[in-house]
Amino acid sequence: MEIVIASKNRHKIEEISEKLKTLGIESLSLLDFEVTEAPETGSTFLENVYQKSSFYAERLNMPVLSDDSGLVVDALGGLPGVHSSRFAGEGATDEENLKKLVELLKHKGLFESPASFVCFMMVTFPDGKGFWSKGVLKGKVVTEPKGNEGFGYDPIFIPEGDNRTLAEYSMIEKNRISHRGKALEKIVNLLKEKLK
Ligand code: ITT
Repeated sequence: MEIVIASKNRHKIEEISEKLKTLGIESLSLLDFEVTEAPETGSTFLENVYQKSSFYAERLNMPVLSDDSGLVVDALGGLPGVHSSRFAGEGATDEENLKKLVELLKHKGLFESPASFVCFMMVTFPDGKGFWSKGVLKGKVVTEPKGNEGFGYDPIFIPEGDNRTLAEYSMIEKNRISHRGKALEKIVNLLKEKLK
């Protein structure tokens, strides 16, 4: 079986394809095809992964794995959520997005808020059928960034039960507990069932 990973992010492709290999599944990615980009206009993570994987599965006539993730901050009513990568505007950098979040918290007179990183993954087959998984990492966001590892909002996110930010974790340590790692573990188990 071959699966197309609906991403052009090499780090993401490598992490997912390594895991699929353990099931004997070979993976391709959007880097291997010339295909128009799927719309990503959903108001939820689930809508977005469904949009992406069904779009590519139909066009490429192959099973497709898509993912979508972001940071959900309680004090901001769930923002930035599906807008995480463009919170400070289209094409915004990680630093600009993080700065906007910190400013919004400070504006509310807050130094921290409960928050979660959320990741949804979906596998869709060319007949339109499929399944999805969800991974969550609970913690809090703070207004004082710390650490140099990771990316995105990692410097202001502190996982539950710790006092270090995710940007102070090594990549291996982060992958073990991350929202993406958990969603991947679950989708791989669903694929294993399907292959039985
Ligand atoms: P695609 O091209 O594959 O869609 P992306 O950069 O949009 O890649 P995601 O959908 O996985 O990546 O994540 C959306 C945003 O959520 C991302 O740009 C970060 O701002 C934030 N984010 C997601 N996972 C994160 C993590 O582990 N650490 C820090 N920030 C994260």
